[in-house]
Amino acid sequence: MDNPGKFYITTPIYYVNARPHIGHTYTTVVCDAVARRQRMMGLDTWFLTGTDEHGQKIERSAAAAGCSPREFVDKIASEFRGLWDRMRISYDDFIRTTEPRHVRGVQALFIRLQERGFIYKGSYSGQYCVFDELYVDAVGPGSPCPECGRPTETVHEENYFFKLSAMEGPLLKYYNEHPGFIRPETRRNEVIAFVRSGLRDLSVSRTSFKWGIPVPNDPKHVIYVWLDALANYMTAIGFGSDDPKDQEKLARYWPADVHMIGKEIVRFHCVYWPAFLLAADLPLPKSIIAHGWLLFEESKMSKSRGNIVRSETILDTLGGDALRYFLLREIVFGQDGSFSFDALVQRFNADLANDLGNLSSRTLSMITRYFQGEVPYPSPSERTPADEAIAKLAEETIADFHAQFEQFQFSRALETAWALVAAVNKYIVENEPWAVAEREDKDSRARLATILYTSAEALRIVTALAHPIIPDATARIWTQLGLGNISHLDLRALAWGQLQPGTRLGKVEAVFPRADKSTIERMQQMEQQHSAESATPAKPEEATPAAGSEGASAPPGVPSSAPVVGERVGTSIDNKITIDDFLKVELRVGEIKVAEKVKGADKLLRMEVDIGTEVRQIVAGIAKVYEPEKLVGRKVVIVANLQPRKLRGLESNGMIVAASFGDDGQPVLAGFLEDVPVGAKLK
Ligand code: ME8
Repeated sequence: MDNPGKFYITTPIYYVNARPHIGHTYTTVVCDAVARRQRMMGLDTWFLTGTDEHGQKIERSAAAAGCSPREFVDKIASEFRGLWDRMRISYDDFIRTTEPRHVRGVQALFIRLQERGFIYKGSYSGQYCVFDELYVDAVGPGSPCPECGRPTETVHEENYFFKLSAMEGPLLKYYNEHPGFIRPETRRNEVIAFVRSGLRDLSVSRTSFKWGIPVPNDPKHVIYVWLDALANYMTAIGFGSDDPKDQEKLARYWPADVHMIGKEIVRFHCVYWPAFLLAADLPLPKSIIAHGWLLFEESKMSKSRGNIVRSETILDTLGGDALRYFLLREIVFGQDGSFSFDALVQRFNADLANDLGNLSSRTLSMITRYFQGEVPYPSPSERTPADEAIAKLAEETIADFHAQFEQFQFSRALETAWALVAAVNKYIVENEPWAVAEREDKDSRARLATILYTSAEALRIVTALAHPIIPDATARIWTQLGLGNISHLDLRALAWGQLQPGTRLGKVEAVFPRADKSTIERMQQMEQQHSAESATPAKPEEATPAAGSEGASAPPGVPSSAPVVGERVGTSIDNKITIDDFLKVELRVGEIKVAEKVKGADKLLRMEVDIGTEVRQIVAGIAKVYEPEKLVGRKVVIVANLQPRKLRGLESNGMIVAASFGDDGQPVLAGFLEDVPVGAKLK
């Protein structure tokens, strides 16, 4: 039976084929804020995160990096863990799918499903997307994956199958009876429509690679990565172990209260995972909450798109609280939201350095100056409607903040809390405590005490509410308020008037550093420098994930990038070009609309290419390798600012980028693994 006093929350376990970026940080910070608050609300909280380390994608990334899968996963997993430790993420456990406790648990789940008749042996022949680790309905080798557009691979395998088709009815019934199971509503509707459209049995083993968990009693097969990965939520708390301590833990925390995920992995969590659990007769998690994507430069931030921002850059400049506050305040939870360094610094300056920072420093320094660092006694006789209004607003803020946070409306909750900050700052300006302090009569002294008590009490309340989101700064303000260790605070009891007059303040210091334009430039330079360094090919012994990135794990023959052929763009003495030189070349995504052979020239094709702003005629020597009809609709990379030239009397207005290899310079067109809009710039 579920234990109502507990709260178990999980992040996805992140793939170790790429280093962490602020997209991963987003989910982790959301879960951390929720977990911290639940602890402060007195719940027995368990917060799990970890890494997903098996599968062909990772096997290939390791091979590309020239090291063993084990070495590879150890390195990247430790980077994830190191980052969370540096950010003081309050996870209770970090699961790695290569750990024995997980392997044992996954095998136990597999056996349980087999014993209950939900797994059978069959054979599969069809297309597989290595990137998504997904069998797809696509025809023929190389045809694109309907999920991500990358070319699929043909597999013919004897496999174990899970009877997903049998779970259609039970799943629909479950969704119907548990309306809060999938959130938000839009995702729930998508999932229901997907299941209603019919489910086919799911292949849950592979024989074509080795880097995975062997099927019990049939080690030629490894268990499908998603069955392996999803099980982490239970294996981490003891599923599959005979140890009574593990069994107790499992009973204490399972079912999970929240699986927090990004919206791209909804199907795995909301269809496959509950189907496995229903089939195994195990309790289902209480809710799966899918958030939107963090966008950077207008598309989803991801390693394969090459548009990532690392958390470390922000930690090194503005600190962890700045990043946490930005992510929760700026992004409307559930929707996609954009990251930019400008917006980060603007938010930081406005809300943290100015609003909260000012409230804290002026309130605490005036108490230090006028009351020798002791919280003054508010005088009942000197209470005005302005003081009452702040007290009332603070009480309302507590109630609204809780309600909004519980609905995962983090940005609204913070907006609510910061409305109190703004009101108190205005109250201070209007009540001019510095002017009241000039007057030496008794009433003025009592009035000054009331103003500063009111300000300090409101500061205490905002600090308590904001603690799960900006733990460092709030812990420091708490100490400056003379209240000791903030993590001992019981948030359920938070109410106006609990600040004890006479409390001795701690040492008053500024909590947030100031940021300006140079901070933005510094962060941008740090990111540029880092991407330049990780673009340098790694030696096997110093394998970097750049070498093992999603791009590098593309199937053979699929170009993820290619050099511009034949164009020299200015060199320096050491034969290197500057970034400015490079930026002179205008590279754009184009889509081939028309392609035909050029009469009398067996190497040339004439094409009409849409580059977003116009359709260009381009003539290229690729006819030996590419059939014109197969090129129509293909996205290519165009050098858009090349001077026009004539080839066989036809004007060529730009150049198509291709790799060129072999003695005869065989061309291979550069392309993209993801869908990109026509006209997008490359840089
Ligand atoms: O999918 N915006 O791992 P993964 C918001 N191993 N969130 C983002 C993001 C972005 N731009 N980029 C990443 C996997 N995330 C599987 C999960 S779970 C049993 C297995 C976050 O490394 C978001 O939570 O690709 C997303 O769902 C997750 O990272 C994907 O991480």
